[in-house]
Amino acid sequence: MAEKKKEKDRNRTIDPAALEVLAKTEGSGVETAYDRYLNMQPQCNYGNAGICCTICIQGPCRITKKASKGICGAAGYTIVARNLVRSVLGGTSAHSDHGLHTTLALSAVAEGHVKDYGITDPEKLKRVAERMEISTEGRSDQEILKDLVDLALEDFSRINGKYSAWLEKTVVPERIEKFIECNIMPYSIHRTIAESMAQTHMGMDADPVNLVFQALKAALCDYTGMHIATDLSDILFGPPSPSASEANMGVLEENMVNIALHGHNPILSEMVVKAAREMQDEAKAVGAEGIKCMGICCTGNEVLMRQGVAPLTNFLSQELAIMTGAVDAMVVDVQCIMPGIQSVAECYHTKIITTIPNAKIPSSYYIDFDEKRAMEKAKEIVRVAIENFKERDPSKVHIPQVKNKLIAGFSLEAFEELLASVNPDEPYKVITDAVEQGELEGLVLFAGCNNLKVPHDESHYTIAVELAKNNILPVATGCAAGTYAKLGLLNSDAVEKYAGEGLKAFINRLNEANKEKLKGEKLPLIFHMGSCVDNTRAYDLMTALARQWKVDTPKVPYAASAPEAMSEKAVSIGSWCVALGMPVHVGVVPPIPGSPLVDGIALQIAQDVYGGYFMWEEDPKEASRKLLEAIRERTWKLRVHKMAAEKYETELSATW
Ligand code: BF8
Ligand code: SF4
Repeated sequence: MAEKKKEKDRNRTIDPAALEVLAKTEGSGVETAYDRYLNMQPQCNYGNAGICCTICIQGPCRITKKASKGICGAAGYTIVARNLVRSVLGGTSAHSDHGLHTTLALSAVAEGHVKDYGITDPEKLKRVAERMEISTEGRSDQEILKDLVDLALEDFSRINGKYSAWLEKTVVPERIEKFIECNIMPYSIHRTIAESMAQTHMGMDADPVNLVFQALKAALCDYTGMHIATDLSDILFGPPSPSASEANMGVLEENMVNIALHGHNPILSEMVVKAAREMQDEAKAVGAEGIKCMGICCTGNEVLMRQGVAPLTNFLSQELAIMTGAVDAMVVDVQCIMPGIQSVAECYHTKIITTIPNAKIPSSYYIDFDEKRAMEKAKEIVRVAIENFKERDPSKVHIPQVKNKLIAGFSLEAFEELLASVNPDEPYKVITDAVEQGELEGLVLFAGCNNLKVPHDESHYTIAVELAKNNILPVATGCAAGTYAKLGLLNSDAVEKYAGEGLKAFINRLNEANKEKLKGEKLPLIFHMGSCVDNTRAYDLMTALARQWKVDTPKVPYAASAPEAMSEKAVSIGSWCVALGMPVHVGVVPPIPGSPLVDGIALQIAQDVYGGYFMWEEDPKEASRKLLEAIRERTWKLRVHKMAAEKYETELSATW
């Protein structure tokens, strides 16, 4: 009986390809996250509630009925708030290290030190430079780039004097006033990380409100690092534009060398895709029909958006991809790479290739990726995969025949272009009008990971479909977008199937106006805006709507949802979304409710101060209802305030 239950519980996914691999390998002894999750039960309730402190080695200190304070006297609210700050710092560090890596690559381009990378989109360079108030008149791209890179580097390292430039120049001015007033406007990323680590050391800040505000300040640095990463990647590789592809494990090819690209930064993956395209003949020489690259996690999103490379799977099923027996190499760089992939790979022929000095896995194949010799290194990586194709064991190959068509590549530029075909003078008015007239209820950004605490992909899927039925315009990033790609929500069939009448009419109007641009394709139900760092694209859309309405962002009917949040990065993104004025649903309760005070700040008080707030809700139906309610409240208020402003000929009320 217990074994039966375990078997059933092991299948915690709604992805048919993942289910097929799990069924096929049942009892094979290959262990994955789905097994390890069960072995981990029951999980510690103190940890779940956030009231366990290991900040000094007198700990762990847990808040219990018997012990209401830690050994040093720290109360539950201090412990929860301190853990929250450190969690945000993990996310901020990860995203900004990615952003710094991109900045340094562009710095090498500006100095003329690399031959394999260059400025792919000088127009984007100029647009970003102008936004950052760097002069472009009569200057060469190289000169402009140099100033832009210097400014980005300052945003990482400035000690004081000026505030974070990327934050100041990308959000509405009302937000900056608010951040200065609340003393959370950062000078720079590295300074804020250091001061926050100091603030959370044993015997430092014990004030939960002060700590939560610091968490928001650190989260604003997360936003800064991500925005830099997105802007500079676009200059390097070009901003994404709509292109068709397909997703899920059926994209593996039995007769080709299959290379899975996993991780986050396009600096590595763009070069591997390019190298693979040039090396098709080498693959044929070993008996393969060619080479196929495919993506996992956010690297998957990056190469899908710019190169149309097919997504293989998302975070939770990364090990299952190897268990198809058809992946010749999995090339990884940074973040969200389960160490478990190496043990799984050892049961098959797959080579795990790690590439970055601070993200190594014991026993993996390590190739140090050096931007100065990027193409040479990328070719070395592809060659390992080609050689390894010969080692494939046909008796272990089982590719689930599951895949779905999709259209992705909606950078803000691409989205704006679609809107401009309807209204060239005021593109964003196409959305604000649709909301005012009741055609659309508002917008929701679906972001974030997978988390085994809820069934894989189920919450992403259920909430998006439910909200689309209710005429919410959905946009997506990260592994949420991965779910929609795999399960067939990024195509026009899904519009027919799931969109409410208003959303359908809105999308069809864009289809009509963009017939030529879309070359016979039709727009999808959900607009894929990119990887997790590209959540800044989705937020720029909110800023554009706020500017169109001439209001501060908390008035805009636009919410975020991370139905299956998992990583520290999800915590930092959620936190800046709140500070920047969004209602934010999280589908897995983070370790906060152990302190009702900190929980109350996140759920309620944040709204009074910043306009944004969190909602914890694990049940996807209930979450849909709460998100819809949050959006409807904003839309209703916006309409009332607008009517009042028109009637009394006053400015639109600034309150939310
Ligand atoms: O940065 S969504 S599981 S891959 S953390 Fe990781 Fe989460 Fe996926 Fe993208 Ni984002
Ligand atoms: Fe315990 Fe205080 Fe040390 Fe935390 S900092 S482990 S609460 S003694």
